[in-house]
Amino acid sequence: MIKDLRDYIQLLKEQNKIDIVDEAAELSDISLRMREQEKRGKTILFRNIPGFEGTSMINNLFADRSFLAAIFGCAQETVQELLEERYSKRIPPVMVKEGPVQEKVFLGEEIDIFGFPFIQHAPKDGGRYNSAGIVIAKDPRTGIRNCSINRMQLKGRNVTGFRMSPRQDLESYYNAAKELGQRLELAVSIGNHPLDLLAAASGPPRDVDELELAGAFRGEAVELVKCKTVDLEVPARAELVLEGYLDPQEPWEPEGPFGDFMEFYVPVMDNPLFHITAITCREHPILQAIHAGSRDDVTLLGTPREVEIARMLKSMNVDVRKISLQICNNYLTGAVAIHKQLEDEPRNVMMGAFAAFKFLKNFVVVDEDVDVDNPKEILWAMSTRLRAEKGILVIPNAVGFGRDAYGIHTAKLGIDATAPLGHWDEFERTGGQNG
Ligand SMILES: Cc1cc2nc3c(=O)[nH]c(=O)nc-3n(C[C@H](O)[C@H](O)[C@H](O)COP(=O)(O)O)c2cc1C
Ligand SMILES: [Mn+2]
Repeated sequence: MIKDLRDYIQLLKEQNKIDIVDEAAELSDISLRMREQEKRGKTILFRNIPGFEGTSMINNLFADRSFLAAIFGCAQETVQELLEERYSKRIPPVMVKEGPVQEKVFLGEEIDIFGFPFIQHAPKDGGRYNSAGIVIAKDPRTGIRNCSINRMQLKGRNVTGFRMSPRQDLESYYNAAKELGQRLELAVSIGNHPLDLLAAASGPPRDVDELELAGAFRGEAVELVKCKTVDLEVPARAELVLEGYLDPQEPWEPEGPFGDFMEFYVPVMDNPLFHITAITCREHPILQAIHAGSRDDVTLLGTPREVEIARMLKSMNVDVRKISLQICNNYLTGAVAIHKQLEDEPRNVMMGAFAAFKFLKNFVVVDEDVDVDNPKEILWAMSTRLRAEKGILVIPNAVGFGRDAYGIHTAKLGIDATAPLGHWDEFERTGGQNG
């Protein structure tokens, strides 16, 4: 198993899944080149960014599902099942005395986040952003660790904007710190093992440390080192760490706009400030950027939620064949293929999926002969097997995606596009155009 981002790059090289750019690439050109690379379905590493000598920038770590298969050395079709199996086998991280992520340490006046090649991602963004950091924090009441990914807008040498949404665990830590009159310390790890990113994007119960989940996905404990200026630990083999804090007593400040995963711009919003107390990094660190709404982004967002929904449905004795939350480059719409055992089972399936992942908005249930990764196949199943007056479920007034000025995300739509039970012979496919 790979141990860090550098091992992953080596693996991608061996499998011809990465392009390495050694010619000079201006910081302002990188976003557009990343977009082109996304169409090619390969990772890209920029090693020569004028003004940022010695630091590289990598993008498109998960160009598609096959990149996860490469990490596990398994067939693409078995990744979902493998992750499901590993999900429950959590492995706590272990402490080590030292790690490459602290080869260099910047404190006080030496701190300058602008000195690292964080990019502007979309033309109308409010500025340069860190988009791929794992934010590590501890619950001020219980000490339980949390990991998430949060965008951070560069605002000063040692200060960034910090987008924290009201539906994520981290916000409950922030509110607890506020009540206790404390700061909330954070460590932001950049240039991570790809499976640590997957763990940070997962949604386990609030009292689960996502680094234990990272251990489960890796099949071995994540090694941690103690931070220099905050009472937290970070992956020893990450590339760069920003140590610092949010101050809940401090007023929020405008952050944005930012081209977000729904592929439109989030307007300027008030958000907390992140104050940086130390930057530590490897010699010649490799930073990472993620384009919101890219395949890279949806693989990261969708894969853990597919696994969590599969676990829920299997606990209900549903015969799940495959789930996809990656049909349209965001994880708000999905589909599941099942082997239906009871005529009305698809309704329970929808309710289970909506319960397992609260942002899920539209969910289609199809039979096992339908490819849930292919939107045309899903429309085919709706055309041939959906009876709308029976097969549509609308659940109003439920919790959905949070940034929702017009109430677009508060209703759930379930669609049953399965054939009537017991009449399979009449619905068997001919292997024609779609089959
Ligand atoms: C690339 C990327 C960027 C993200 N940016 C944000 C963000 O800025 N704010 C946010 O609340 N969630 C963001 N998320 C989603 C959270 O990281 C995700 O919901 C996570 O599971 C929340 O963890 P928590 O509930 O344990 O705090 C992002 C996810 C990805 C993959
Ligand atoms: Mn969490």
